[in-house]
Amino acid sequence: MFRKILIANRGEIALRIICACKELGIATVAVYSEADRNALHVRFADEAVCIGPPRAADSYLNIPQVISAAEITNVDAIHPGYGFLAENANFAEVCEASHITFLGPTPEVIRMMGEKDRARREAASAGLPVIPGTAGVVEDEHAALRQAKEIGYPLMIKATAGGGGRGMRIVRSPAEIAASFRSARHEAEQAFGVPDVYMEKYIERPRHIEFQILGDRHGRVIHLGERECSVQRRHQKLIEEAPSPAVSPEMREAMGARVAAALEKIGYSGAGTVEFLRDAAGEFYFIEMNTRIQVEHPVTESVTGVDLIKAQIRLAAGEKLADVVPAVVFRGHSIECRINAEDPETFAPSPGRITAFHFPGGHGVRVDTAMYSDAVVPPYYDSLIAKLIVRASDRLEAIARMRRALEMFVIEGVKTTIPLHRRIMDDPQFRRGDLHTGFLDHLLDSPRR
Ligand code: MV4
Repeated sequence: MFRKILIANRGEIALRIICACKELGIATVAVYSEADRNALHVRFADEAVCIGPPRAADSYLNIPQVISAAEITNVDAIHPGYGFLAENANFAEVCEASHITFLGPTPEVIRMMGEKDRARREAASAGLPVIPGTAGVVEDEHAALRQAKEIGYPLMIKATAGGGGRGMRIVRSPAEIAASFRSARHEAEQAFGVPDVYMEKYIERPRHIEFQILGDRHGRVIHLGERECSVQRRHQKLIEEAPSPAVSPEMREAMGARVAAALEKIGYSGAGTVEFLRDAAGEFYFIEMNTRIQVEHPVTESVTGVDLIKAQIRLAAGEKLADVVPAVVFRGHSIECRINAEDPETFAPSPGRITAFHFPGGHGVRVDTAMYSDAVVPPYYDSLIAKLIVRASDRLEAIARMRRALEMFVIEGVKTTIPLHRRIMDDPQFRRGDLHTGFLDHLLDSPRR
C-alpha cells in the first residue's frame, strides 16, 4: 500500500481524498495556490506545498510544479481528483516517468477516451451500442453532405477533441451542412487547437445516464450501477441521482454487465464513468467515457455503500476487485444538489467572503464541502462550493429530505443556487422523474407559479 499521496487538486474533492487517505492510514500532501493559503485541504493534509500564483494555469495545472512538489515530499502516488490534470495523458506519463503512481487508468486509455471519435469506435468494437454516424473524422464539406445523406437528418456535428458542448452543431437539413461544418471546425480549433469533427444521428430530448465502473490491475472490471444526470444547464450538471428513475433492475444488470465486459476488453483500470444517451424508446447509446472520479460519485456511494475513493486507491495499489468490492448491492435512492456560488437567476459567478455558513445534518444527509464561516470563494476556479447529498429508502423520501436539508442550509455573503434547487424539488415534472436534457432550460423559461 502507498505510504504517502499528493493530492493535485483543491476544494471539496481535495478534502474528500484526504478523508479516504486518513481512513487507509496513508499520509497526505496538499498543494495549493497563493489564493488557497487558508483553505481546508491545506489545514487537514499532513504536509502542504505552495505551487504558485492564483491562476490555475500557474498552479494547479502547472505540471513541473506539481511533480516538483511530489518529489520534494517523496510521495509514491498522486491523486488528480476531477478537472485540472485528471484527464491529462501527458501528466499521467510524466508521473510514470518519475516513478510516481498516477491514480487513474493508463496514459494510453486516457488518450483513447479523450479523442471522442476514437472512443466511439473502441466502444463499438468492445460491444457497446453507439449512435449511427461516421466511421471517423469527416474530411470536407462534400464528404459531410454525402455522409449526412446516409445518416439522415437531424444529425449532430461533434468535435473529436470535444467536451462541454463546444464544437457541436445540430443540423436539420442539407442546406445547413456546409455552414455548420465550417463553424463547428472553427470553434473546435479555437477551443482545443484541433479542428477535426465527426457526425452522428441527433437524438431528440434524451436522458443522460452514466454507469460507474471500477477496474483492478488484474484485468477485472465491475459496474456499480447508473446515475441520472439529465438536470443540467449548458453542459454543467446541477442535480444527479442514483438510481435513474428510468432504469429497471433488469436493465441495470443487462447494461451494467455489457459496460463491464466492454471495459475489460479495453483494459480499463481504476474508477471511470461511461456516459450514455437514452432515447424516448428506451435505447441506450454510448457517447463518451470519463477516465476520472466524478463530482457526482457520492450518489453511487450512497446506494452501494462502496467508498469509491478508497477503492480507487486500493485498486491502484494492486489489490483485487474481489477483495476491495466483494459484492455490490443497491439499496434506496440518493440525490445530489451541486451548490454553486452563483446568482440563481443569471448564473453569474458570485465569489467573495462567506459571512455565515451552517450546513444541514441529520439522518441520510451528507455535505461535501471545503467552505466555512469567513472562508473566501476565490474568483479563479469553478464555483462549486458544496455538494448536498441525501439518501432515503425511495425517491420521494429522498426529495422530501433534500427539501428540508436545502431549507436548513445557510450560506451568507455570496449568492448561491440553493433557491433554484428548492424550486426544482417542488417541480411536478421533476417529482415524476420525467426528465430529459432540456428539462432545466424549459423550467427556466417557464413563468414561476
Ligand atoms: C448528443 C446529443 C444528441 N444526439 N449526441 C452534449 C455534450 C456531449 N458530451 C454530448 N452531448 C450531446 N450529444 C447526439 N448524437 C445531445 C447531447 C446533449 C447533451 C448530452 C448529455 C447531457 C446534456 C446534453 C445537453 C445538450 C445536448
